[in-house]
Amino acid sequence: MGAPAPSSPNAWDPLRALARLDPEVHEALTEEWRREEEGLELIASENHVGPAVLAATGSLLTNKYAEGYPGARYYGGCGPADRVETLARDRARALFGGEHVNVQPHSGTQANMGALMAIAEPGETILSLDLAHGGHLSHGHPKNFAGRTYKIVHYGVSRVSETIDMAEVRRLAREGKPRVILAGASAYPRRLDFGAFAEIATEVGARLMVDMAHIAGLVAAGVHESPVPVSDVVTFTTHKTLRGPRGGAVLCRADIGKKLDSAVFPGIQGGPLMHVIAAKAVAFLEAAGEPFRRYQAAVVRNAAVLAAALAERGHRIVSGGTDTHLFLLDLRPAGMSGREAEDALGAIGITVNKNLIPFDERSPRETSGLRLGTPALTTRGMGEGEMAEIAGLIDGRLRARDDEAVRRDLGEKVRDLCRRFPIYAGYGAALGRAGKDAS
Ligand code: DSN
Repeated sequence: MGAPAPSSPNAWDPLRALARLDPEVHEALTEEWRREEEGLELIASENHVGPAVLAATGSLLTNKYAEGYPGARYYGGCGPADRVETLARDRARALFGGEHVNVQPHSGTQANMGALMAIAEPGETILSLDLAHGGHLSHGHPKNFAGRTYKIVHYGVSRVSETIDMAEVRRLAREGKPRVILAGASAYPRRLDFGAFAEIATEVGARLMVDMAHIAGLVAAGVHESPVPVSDVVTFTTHKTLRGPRGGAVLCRADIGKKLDSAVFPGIQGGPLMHVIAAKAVAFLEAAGEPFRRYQAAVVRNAAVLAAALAERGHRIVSGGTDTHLFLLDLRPAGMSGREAEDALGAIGITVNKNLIPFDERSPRETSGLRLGTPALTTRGMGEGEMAEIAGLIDGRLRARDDEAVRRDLGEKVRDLCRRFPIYAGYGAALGRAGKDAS
């Protein structure tokens, strides 16, 4: 007799069901498992979620339409959906503070779009960090909704310190009288002075919006100052340092809450992803615990150690170091582009992303820099010793990009290191069993 059908009351084996129905997707998933398991993930915006987050994300709440908000839905049968969304909202507020929260945005860009629609009218001025200096597309790139809807003025970093020039922010704010001052970045390694941003916003009568997507985990753990007490609106994603499912959320003052909710739904979204919202609730719960606080402290320590170890080997770190989970490597002294370095490191199982550095003369597709982050490495248990080892691997590869023997040797060393820090051993075994059973 064959194995019971996956949907029988006695057997629940979704991976086997997947392998049987769709061997190609099963194979791609197995490849991704191997890539994460056997490679070093240094993309600063990525992480490896825990099994509870994964279980909620892959749950049957994906079946449910729940347009509206808890207690006011447009569909029947929303009891469990109301329950998870209320849990997510309560936990987000408990974790970060904030008078009102919306956990429905499907992504960080959707969160920013909803937030901006709630606090600014089309045509009004937004003052935000230049993408080329570490900002984000949704903070006003001409091809993004923000750049097309609002008048965008950018501040940047100082050429000398490579840190945000608050005097320039103040000058531009006084000159441009923006409706919104937007603080937050996707490639900025230093602490953001939210108090100073708030002071400037108050002085010029602007609203302060903070996009804390990258540092949400650090903020939750208290290892970076929180923007919530001094901001009108705070947006974030749940999948970066926060280590939850892929998605966004917005916190705001109570008086903005109604406008925000209607901007998100029905303004820009339809049915919320209830399985993802359930996973957000799980992630907020995890983030409230002491192990998570220790994890975030280790993420920041690891980034500082990795940056210092690369600097010791002669590499230039933008702004001289980092206060957060990420830093930028300036490759100009090494005589290569970010694209070349990304490819070279990828070939030994180290995943990074090319990134513009301030005042970069190369294009965004080429770049003169790399962005490196430690959230994922730290999740798998790596510490300061491993950071020194990884600096050696990166340095060795960048110095001998054309040497095939070095590539093979370093690739083997990366795999050896990864084997000492398994992430999803059980998941990999289950994928393997499912594949075998199905073939
Ligand atoms: N794409 C994200 C990052 O890598 O920082 C931001 O949205």
